[in-house]
Amino acid sequence: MQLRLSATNLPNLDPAAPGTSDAYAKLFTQLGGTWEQAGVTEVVPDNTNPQWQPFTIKAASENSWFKIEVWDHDEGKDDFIGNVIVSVADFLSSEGFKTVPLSQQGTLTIEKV
Ligand SMILES: [Ca+2]
Ligand SMILES: [Ca+2]
Repeated sequence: MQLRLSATNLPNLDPAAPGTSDAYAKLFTQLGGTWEQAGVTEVVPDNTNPQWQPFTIKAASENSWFKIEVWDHDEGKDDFIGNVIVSVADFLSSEGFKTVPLSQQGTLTIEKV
């Protein structure tokens, strides 16, 4: 399955720098109670409305869940921007297109392509 992630209205976690957050996302799937990382996007520099390149994951069971974490890439320790958990069944029943609020600020869109 190929997925494309995008986000809007992310917070600026580089307030001291001339730009803004450098966001990337990690996607995990849950299998048997354990979260496994299934994909990671590239970093989109200085953009609080990033659209990432699609990536491929193994077909996810309808009984499982996606967890997406969004991070701001820094030279030292990356800053956590937010996360969200989406039911795979819910995602597939909405025709593989879902926009959800992130835990702190902004929205995340997950799209099957
Ligand atoms: Ca930062
Ligand atoms: Ca930056």
